[in-house]
Amino acid sequence: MNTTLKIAIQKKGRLHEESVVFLNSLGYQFALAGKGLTQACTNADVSLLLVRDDDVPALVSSGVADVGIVGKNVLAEGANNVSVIKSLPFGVCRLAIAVPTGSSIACIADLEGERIATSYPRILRSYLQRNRINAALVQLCGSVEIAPEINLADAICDLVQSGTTLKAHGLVPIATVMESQAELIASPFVRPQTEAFIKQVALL
Ligand code: PRT
Ligand code: ZN
Repeated sequence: MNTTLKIAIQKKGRLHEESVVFLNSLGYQFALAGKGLTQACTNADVSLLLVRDDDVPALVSSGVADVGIVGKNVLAEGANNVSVIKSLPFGVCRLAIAVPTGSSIACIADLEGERIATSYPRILRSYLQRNRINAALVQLCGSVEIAPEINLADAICDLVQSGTTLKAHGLVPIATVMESQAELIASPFVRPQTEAFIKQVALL
């Protein structure tokens, strides 16, 4: 039986460093040298899977990884069968709807019949349904903030942290769709090493 606990975290990006620091705080040390997609822990039977954040939920859901760290926003956008062990105090941001300064859209009711650009169609669709708004979603993989400028959309729905990016594109937030932060998730295929890890985290 394979006893190694496999932990999926972001390879590089906003969650990488703090994910490693969190695991260090549990006592796990990693050399993190080279470009490998897996990294053995130097002082425990643990292996890191270093992947795109978008792939963390599927890896954990399928049991390829026992646990993982991913933004609540990414988790909510997918349809994965994982359990959240703990919300972590980093990667804090919010998914917000924003419009160009001076737009006639001032509140969510004004979004009726308008075009909204986003990389989070599932979360946004559900939010609009709850608020009984019919709007056209324009799906983009990135650079969502540019959509109003190029007349691709009337509003955007994107992650906001400091608000600097919105400001730089002449956009103002009008509604918060969801609050987000990093979450520690576990696979439905719970192995003894997963159970031990979950117990360790519960003692924090
Ligand atoms: O390569 P990979 O696919 O792994 O990474 P990625 O580029 O998809 O994700 P990354 O590293 O940008 O973000 C990873 C996670 O960090 C996100 O899924 C969120 O959970 C969290 N997070 C926290 C953020 C932000 N804050 C954030 N500010 N993710 C993105 N942003 C972007 C936002 O999209 C916008 O472009 O930063 C800009 C806004 O920032 P402010 O400070 O100007 O408001
Ligand atoms: Zn990503």
